[in-house]
Amino acid sequence: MRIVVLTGAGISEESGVATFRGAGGLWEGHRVEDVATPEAFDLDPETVQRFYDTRRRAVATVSPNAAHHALARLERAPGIDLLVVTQNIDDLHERAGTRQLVHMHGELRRARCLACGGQPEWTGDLVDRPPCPVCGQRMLRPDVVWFGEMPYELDRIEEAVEACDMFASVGTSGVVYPAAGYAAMAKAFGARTMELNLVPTDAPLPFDEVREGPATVVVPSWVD
Ligand code: BJW
Repeated sequence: MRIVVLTGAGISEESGVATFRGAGGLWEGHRVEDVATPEAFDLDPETVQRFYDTRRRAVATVSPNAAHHALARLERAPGIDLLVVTQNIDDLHERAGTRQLVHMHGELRRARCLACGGQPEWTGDLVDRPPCPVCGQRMLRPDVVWFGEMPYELDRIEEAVEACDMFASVGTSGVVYPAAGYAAMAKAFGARTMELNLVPTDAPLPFDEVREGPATVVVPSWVD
């Protein structure tokens, strides 16, 4: 059985990583446009670098939870061909053991060089303008996808979504495209579609089934 699981910030919430929207959200104190666009970075790179440096440090102190582990188990189950497509820039899926994984909005643990295009692994801060290990220029930014930029590996994702037998959306508000369109795409191609979310998204729903609850409860109970 071919399965695609799309994950969002909600899957990492119980690990202690803030979600973006809603009460207590990561962006409650920041306007999205202040930190998550290339224009904001051009205007005030230091604020944006600090924002991501803070998140990179925070993610290093947290661990994958039962939902990440359940998806890693699902990948290893006989007869299952699973692709996890995450919008998250943390590395909790891979730390739980998931191997078939796409980070469509990039990764905190990589930087991207605006001079040479290199994408070096990165664990430290970027605010102090360290040199790129590939070309030596001080032009590194976080390797994440901001509004107006093209998400990663879209061809691979769309191929998997169109071919899957089941599509599950876990812990995402479904407001950011193109990810927000994948459930409807999967359904149009004949897949069974599910949403697993603490607070299910509003109608009209492209989902055949909705399981409401925290990811650490609903994901293991779906997988096992
Ligand atoms: C729990 C839980 C628990 C909580 N258990 N659940 C008009 C129409 C269509 C598109 C556009 C449009 N105008 C502009 C666009 C394009 C734009 C877009 O979508 N804008 C919308 C806002 C309208 N998109 C883009 O620009 C994208 N690029 C693009 O479109 O390129 C062109 C293109 C053309 C053709 C084809 C394909 C592409 C790029 C989008 C980049 C998004 N980047 C960010 C930042 C990444 C770096 C970073 O992390 O800082 O990605 S924005 C932010 O939102 C981040 C997230 O990945 C993304 C989604 O958020 P997510 O994960 O859903 O989090 P929340 O907080 O919103 O929701 C949390 C959910 O968890 C909630 O549902 C809770 O209930 C739940 N939850 N606790 C289970 N314990």
